[in-house]
Amino acid sequence: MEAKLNDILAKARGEIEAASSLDDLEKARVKYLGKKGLITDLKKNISKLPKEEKPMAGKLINENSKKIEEALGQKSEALNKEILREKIKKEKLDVTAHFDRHESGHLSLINQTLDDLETIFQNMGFEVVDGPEIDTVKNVFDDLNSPADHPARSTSDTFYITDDILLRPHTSSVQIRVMNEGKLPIKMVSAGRVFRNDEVDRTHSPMFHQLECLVVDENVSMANLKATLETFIKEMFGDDIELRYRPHHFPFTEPSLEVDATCPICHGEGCPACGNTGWSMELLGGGMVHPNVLEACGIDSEKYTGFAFGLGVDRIAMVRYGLDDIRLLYDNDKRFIEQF
Ligand code: FA5
Repeated sequence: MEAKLNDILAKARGEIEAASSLDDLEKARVKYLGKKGLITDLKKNISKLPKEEKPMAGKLINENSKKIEEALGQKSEALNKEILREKIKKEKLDVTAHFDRHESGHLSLINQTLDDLETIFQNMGFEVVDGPEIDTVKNVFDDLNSPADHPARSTSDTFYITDDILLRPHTSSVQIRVMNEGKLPIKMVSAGRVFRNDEVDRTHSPMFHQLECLVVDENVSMANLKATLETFIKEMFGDDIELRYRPHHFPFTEPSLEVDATCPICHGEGCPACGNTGWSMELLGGGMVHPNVLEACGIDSEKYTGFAFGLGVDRIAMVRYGLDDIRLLYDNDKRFIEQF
């Protein structure tokens, strides 16, 4: 019996060691320890042995059965480790491999300019207010002292949705909305898109951005307007840019002015982009709020005065980034965008 068991154990160990897969290992287990396995057979035959041999035979069979189980366990562990190693090898990431990478973008130059403008005005104590891009004729024209025969109201200048509702052609409509809230004093800015039936050229786009500024309080003067503009221009551009004030007419301000900046390309020297004048395009329009506008919003124009201006954000971006054509801001040309 002992010799037979030794022989079975040696063969079992050899087969287990030679197993190259979990399937092979299972076959070996069935052959030796399965229901009809060699060890199981021996166990079944114990009963046929003489009584005095039975205990020793049982002990030997159990010991060998355990040794085969141990060998199976060790081999199974080794095979599973090998399988895992192979799997990891196959799944290994090549971090140097080239993929079509998603390039990260950045805010458009207009949005960067809008954010910075709002921050500058917030630091100067202005409240930032939102206004709708679609507004009423009353807010856009009537209460801004722009009578029915004003050319800006013409359908060739402005996009109407109904006779009374239109895409706002300027952010000045937000002035009316804020003044109608009835809270004084007012010190606000509001920026956003505006729409005009303008031909596209170097400095004009039919959709562009404005930032509106409105201050209403007692004793507000043109000096406050000038000081605000100059502080803002210095914050935005440093000392590089000079401003030029020109008298102008807006129905909603009196007196009114327009402001130009030195050319961003030649810095005032004179170049083809500015027609050798040294001055580039007009940046903003403004003035002292017309008493009729204050009164239309229920504000006592004897007690309160105000200044307002509306600046072209796209043109501020042009000056800031030295661009000679507004279309660059809208073309979405990666060769241009990547430069910023
Ligand atoms: C106005 O829109 C007035 N609402 C500004 C204002 C506000 C005056 C408050 C008084 C008091 P204007 O039409 O000039 O004004 O436009 C203001 C600025 O918007 C211009 O100076 C210019 O910088 C910019 N702008 C005007 N039209 C275009 C356009 N088509 N494309 C790009 N920028 C434009």
